[in-house]
Amino acid sequence: MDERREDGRPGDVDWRERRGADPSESREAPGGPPTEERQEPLHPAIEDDAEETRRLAETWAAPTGFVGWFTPVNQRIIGRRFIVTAFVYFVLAGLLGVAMRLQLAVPENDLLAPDIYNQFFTVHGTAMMFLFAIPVLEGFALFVVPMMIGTRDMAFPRLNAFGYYVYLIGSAIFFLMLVVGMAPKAGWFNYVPLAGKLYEPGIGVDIWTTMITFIEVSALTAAVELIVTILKLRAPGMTLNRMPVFVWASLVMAFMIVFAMPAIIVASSLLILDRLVGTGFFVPEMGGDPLLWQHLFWFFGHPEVYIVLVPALGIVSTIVTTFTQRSLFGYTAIVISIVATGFVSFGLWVHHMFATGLPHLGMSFFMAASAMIAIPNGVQVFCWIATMWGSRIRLATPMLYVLGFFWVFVMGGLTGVMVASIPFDLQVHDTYFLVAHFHYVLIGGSVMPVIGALYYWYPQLTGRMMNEVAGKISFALVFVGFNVAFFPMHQLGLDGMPRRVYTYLEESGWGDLNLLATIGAVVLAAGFATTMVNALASLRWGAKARRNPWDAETLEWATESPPPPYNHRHIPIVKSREPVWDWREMKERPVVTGLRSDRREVVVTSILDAEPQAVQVLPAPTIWPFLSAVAASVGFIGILFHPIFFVVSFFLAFFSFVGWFWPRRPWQED
Ligand code: HEM
Ligand SMILES: [Cu+2]
Repeated sequence: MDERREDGRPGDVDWRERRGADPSESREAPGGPPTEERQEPLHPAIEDDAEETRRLAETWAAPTGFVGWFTPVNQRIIGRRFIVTAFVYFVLAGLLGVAMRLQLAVPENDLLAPDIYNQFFTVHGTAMMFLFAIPVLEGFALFVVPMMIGTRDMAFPRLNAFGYYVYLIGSAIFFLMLVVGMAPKAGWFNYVPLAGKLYEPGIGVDIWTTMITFIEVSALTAAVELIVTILKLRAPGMTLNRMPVFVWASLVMAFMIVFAMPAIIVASSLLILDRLVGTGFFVPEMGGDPLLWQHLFWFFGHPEVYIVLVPALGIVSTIVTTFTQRSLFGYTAIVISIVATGFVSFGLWVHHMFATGLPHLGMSFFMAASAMIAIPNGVQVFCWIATMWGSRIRLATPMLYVLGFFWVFVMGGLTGVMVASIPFDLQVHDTYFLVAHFHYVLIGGSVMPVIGALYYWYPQLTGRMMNEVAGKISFALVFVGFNVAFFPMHQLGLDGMPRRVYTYLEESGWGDLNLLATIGAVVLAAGFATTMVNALASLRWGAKARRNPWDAETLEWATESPPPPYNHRHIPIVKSREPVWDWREMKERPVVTGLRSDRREVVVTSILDAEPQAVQVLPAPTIWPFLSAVAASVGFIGILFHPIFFVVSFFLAFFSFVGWFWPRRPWQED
């Protein structure tokens, strides 16, 4: 092991020695109790050698300048890019939603042509699910988790960067299709035969399938990253049992991605073969089966809605803990619920196919499983209520969004149990009741917690606070606007209004409720816009954040706002579920010593008990992930036009991988 310690003293590294809290070993600085000054350490300072700190910052610094934009691998930069890019798509797809609502405001409106309307709902649904919801939650996980578990980066930083560029390129191409009027029209679940060559001859569906593969590749890289990082890079002492709930949720999300995404990659690859090569996987005349698409799609598609729900539930637990200043009630129950949700969500997919005439016995199992998933979610709701019971809740914006989440998500859950029952589902299948239901779960279960998270972690993202007044106004607009927009749709659905229609007749009598829904949608959009403007304006005018502005308990707040490039100056040793709260009372803070500051080192720990095992050296910034992403994109997009691109991109990818894996120069000092 290396001779130098962080504090410059010679000696062997011994992690365990620090855990015994032997006073003679403590690195406590003289000077008494913690100072709560702005950006001052929360605990008696460990002697920081200014020279060492400077070197650490230099080692972990991200490159700057134009070329520098393509090379960083630091987890916080990549995470932030995911978040920002995803919000851009949120705004764009939200505008499409509003445009559709304007079209539907009055009967027989002609604002949007039918063809355009079809493109709009397809791109709106696809973008919200694939370009916004998954990436934004991955982004938050990539940004927060390493800090929360007390490490300095993800396990595979280059792969992380690769995932981002793949997402960026794939999503940009997909959205460009809308600009040139060639977007797909078969809806976000892209059912065959509607999505087959016969009914969708253009290039739209080809781009759709390719884009899906891009996004899935990017999601898989993020998932692999998260799993390895969470299991192997936790700070010493952070046993599984002490892991913050958000980290648990991210872990479950990552495993769900690993099991769900291959199904959609297979499905979209088979579809592209049908369309480009002339195979017949989904063509009945050639012995194929359209239902195969539905099975493959929903085997992915149902877990997908839980992939965007589970981490949001983790956000809710985090925010509830912080804003009640209490330990989470029923930690174990919540963790088990999250894991159970992950498992059960793979056994529900057929509830999207109740109207396809599958055998009754089989469908009954899926009906039961669908009702069952309410149990783990109900358990969590009760645990949150118990945590909040009798506590003094601080009603800052993140907490308001969480309270809004309770109402909206529980409503969506109730209609979920309703449509889980086959007879009811057959009545409302493909009507606006479903549109109401899934917006309640998606906006309530995912978007509201995500906006809460944006307010909550903004200080760590930017070093500033978002404006509270604007935050509260935005919450009021979102909450009122959302319910006015989507509640009437339940009624419209029960009245028989089908989804995916660009207009309806005067005599149908649906006009009033539709107008109401449109007014609500505009208010809702104004609420989201307020938050977006707030986020942009606060970059410049927001108040500077003090250290740990919300008095939270998890480790991402144990460092400055915004954190330095190395996240934590000293890797902490964790003794409970709320390490930062512990430090209020503790005289000393045990830390890991012995990591070098002249290269990117992180501590590898054991899976269950987070016992230190080794030191891992992470790679420095590099352009190769970007070039590899470009090489892969050339191939994926190119083959839509000519098979030769397969060969071209093979060579491009080959060379970029050679560059990527070129052995590093051995360290002179080693
Ligand atoms: C400003 C907020 C929003 C508005 C006004 C809005 C409005 C709409 C409208 C009008 C439709 C099409 C209904 C139809 O003709 O069948 C729709 C469909 C859909 N929306 Fe939204 N929406 C919003 C936010 C969201 C969010 C945040 C998500 C997901 C995270 C989402 C996911 C979907 C999906 C998956 C569809 C189905 C598309 C399809 O039928 O293929 N929406 N939305
Ligand atoms: Cu489902």
